[in-house]
Amino acid sequence: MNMPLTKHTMQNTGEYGLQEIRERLYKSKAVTILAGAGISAESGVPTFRGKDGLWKNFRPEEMATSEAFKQEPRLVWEWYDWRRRALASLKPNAAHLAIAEIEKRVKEFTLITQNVDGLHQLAGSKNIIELHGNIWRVKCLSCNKVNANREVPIKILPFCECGGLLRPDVVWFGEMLSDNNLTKAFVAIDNSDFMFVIGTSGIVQPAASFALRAKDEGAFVVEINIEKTPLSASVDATFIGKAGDILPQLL
Ligand code: BV8
Ligand code: ZN
Repeated sequence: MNMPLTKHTMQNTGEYGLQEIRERLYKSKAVTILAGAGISAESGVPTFRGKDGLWKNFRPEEMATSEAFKQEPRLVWEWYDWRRRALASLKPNAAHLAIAEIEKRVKEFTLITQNVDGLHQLAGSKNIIELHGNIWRVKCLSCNKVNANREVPIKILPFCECGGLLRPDVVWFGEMLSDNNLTKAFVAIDNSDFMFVIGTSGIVQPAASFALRAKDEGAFVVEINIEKTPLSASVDATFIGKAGDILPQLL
């Protein structure tokens, strides 16, 4: 990695302007993006911890768990069905589209998303790692078969043709992420010399440690968020603003 490690981390001191970021981005050997719920906010998807966030009305840490599903499968499916119905009419926003465009313009690109809404695919992104799964897929508790399912509303409770109960194919709190996805994410992070961390509060593990890992591997890491996060202290540059405003300026 011949990218000079920056001595100091900057808190949006404006040391690196967008021009410098643009130059570094397009000169880079391999780019990795870690996306969080903030990317979909401008499409109207409620974030987890924002003021109108999902955490307000529900406690996802209690609802998005296999214990909750075991106890109250109907209630958990009602929550996911409500989220799917809200999502069904939403479109990718300028941030999703800019990410899809950047992928076409750089040598190597990997998008690691924590989002389960499938909007990156709709925007045309190709090389995507869905770290936390996808709300438009279901998994059978009996035969483990995974299928796409876009029924809106979905019949509650949904069953597999084998008779097994279906669950959303997302990673719940307390569940391990798929080895395959984690390995692919680590390979991408370790191989990249430029990383964007966009629209994530940097709370949920293990994704929250990816920026640090990239820094340790010598990458230049840029955060885009509407506010500072726990990651801001350890990245090379933080741009405070909406992803949908900032990313298109990099094209
Ligand atoms: C794991 C899918 C090993 C489901 C999600 C105690 C018991 C058990 C586990 C733990 C525990 N303590 C800690 C843990 C580990 C836990 C964890 O990290 N908990 C946190 C809450 C502390 N992690 C796990 O359990 C993970 N598995 O660790 O396995 C293990 C096993 C057993 C025991 C221990 C460890 C699994 C985590 C995956 C959970 N599933 N989603 C579903 O969606 O229903 S996580 C969920 O949060 C979403 O995927 C979301 O993407 C993700 C992260 O949130 P963010 O994306 O950051 O979104 P957030 O709302 O927080 O922030 C939005 C950001 O955008 C904000 O910063 C905001 O400022 C910014 N923003 C807003 N608008 C804009 C913007 N930025 C730019 N532009 C804008 N317009
Ligand atoms: Zn089945």
